[in-house]
Amino acid sequence: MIKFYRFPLSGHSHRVELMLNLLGVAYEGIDVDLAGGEHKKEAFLNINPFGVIPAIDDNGFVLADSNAIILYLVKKYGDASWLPNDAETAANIQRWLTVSSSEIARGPAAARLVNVFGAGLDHADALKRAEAVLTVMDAHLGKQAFLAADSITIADISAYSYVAHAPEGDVPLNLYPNVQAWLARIEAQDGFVPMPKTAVGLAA
Ligand SMILES: N[C@@H](CCC(=O)N[C@@H](CS)C(=O)NCC(=O)O)C(=O)O
Repeated sequence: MIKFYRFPLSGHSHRVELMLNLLGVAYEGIDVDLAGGEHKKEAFLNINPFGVIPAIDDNGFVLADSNAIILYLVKKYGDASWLPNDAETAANIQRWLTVSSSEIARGPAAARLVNVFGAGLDHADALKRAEAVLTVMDAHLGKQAFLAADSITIADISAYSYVAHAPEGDVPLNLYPNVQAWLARIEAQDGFVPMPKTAVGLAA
């Protein structure tokens, strides 16, 4: 069975947990004690030398990085609809995986890190970046049901968690109705599992 090293309030972990559940793949969740620094100790560094969660161990195949993990999971356990192979869709998926690791990470995810974990980041800057990326996403999702294609792909799973939890960073989602409709389309998928909400920020 897949061993899944995670932290319950991490959006990077949640995108992996969501993918595992949407695919119906069995796994053993192993909570890593980030507050206690477990991720920087030798046992975990042997799993991911970068010392961050999430990571998986699938029968001896050890892999870190949330986007790499969801790509692996659909290739190994999913059907081709999660990662279509044609040049345009594959490139669009990569484009949105990058948005997830850059604009979304530095925008809504960073704003939430400040509120939920007291991270020493610039909250005002994160709010500005969140507004910029959500404005682009809202316009895009007004024309297309999902980020990279007309049907759901790993790009949507990668972007979902930190956008859905943006209100915890004081980022309002009601200004972005197409983004809200997209979140609801993901939440309606069979097997969807939410990330636990924290009591900080705006009412979602
Ligand atoms: N590129 C990595 C980023 C993962 C990441 O930033 N993990 C955070 C939790 S959300 C972490 O482990 N932080 C602990 C630390 O940086 O010390 C991924 O996509 O998996």
